[in-house]
Amino acid sequence: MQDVLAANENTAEENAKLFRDKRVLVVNLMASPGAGKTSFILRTIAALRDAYGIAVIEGDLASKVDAEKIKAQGIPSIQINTGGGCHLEASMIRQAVDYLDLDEVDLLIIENVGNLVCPADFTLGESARVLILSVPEGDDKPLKYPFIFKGSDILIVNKVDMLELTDFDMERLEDVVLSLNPDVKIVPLSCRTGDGFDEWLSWIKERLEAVVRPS
Ligand SMILES: Nc1nc2c(ncn2[C@@H]2O[C@H](COP(=O)(O)OP(=O)(O)OP(=O)(O)O)[C@@H](O)[C@H]2O)c(=O)[nH]1
Ligand SMILES: [Mg+2]
Ligand SMILES: [Zn+2]
Repeated sequence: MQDVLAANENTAEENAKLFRDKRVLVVNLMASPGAGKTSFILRTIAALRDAYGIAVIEGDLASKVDAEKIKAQGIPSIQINTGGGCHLEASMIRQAVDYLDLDEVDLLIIENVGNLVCPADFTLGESARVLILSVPEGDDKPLKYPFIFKGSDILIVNKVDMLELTDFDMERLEDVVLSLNPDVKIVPLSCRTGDGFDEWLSWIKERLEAVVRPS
């Protein structure tokens, strides 16, 4: 396992160098199945597509469903099928980027396989690790899956439109997450209503500007 992780780190470092050279900001988007990753990507595309070149890599065990949703918006999208594998690896990203024209891309979003466990161990060469937790999953998930919460740069708490239907306690969640990862930014929002989305957009735009137009 250590050898596998070390080999992955090497390839991830090569990917990161390629992305730096091409001035591409790369988001590794992680979450459980159904937390709202694709919905989040679609809303992000709608908000940023006039200002930035965007491309998406979709990771799933099977099907092209998510890549087709992105392509329907006229955004380049590559589907990786892991054939049962429960996470993406750096070598898969290395192969997928051959199908993209990175000179036209400012923001590359990678939708990882729905899983809160091993995506935490396999870096891909990303600039930012974005984790989504959705309200119906419950506020105790950071206690059970601490590693992925520790390793993320920003936590999106999606589906806040469902708060009244659940016993999800936002303060309890924030306390646990910040005790695991004091530097993480927490952004509650709804991909359905758009509430809270502007805070995510300013976070990502600040990082995009630093890559696309460095001072
Ligand atoms: N109420 C509500 N539903 C949402 C929200 N965001 C996403 N959904 C719904 O949640 C379901 C799953 O959303 P997806 O965007 O497909 O989630 P995903 O994480 O990409 O799912 P997988 O790729 O299958 O792991 C869909 O029915 C969405 O419409 C939200 O903010 N509020
Ligand atoms: Mg999806
Ligand atoms: Zn896995």
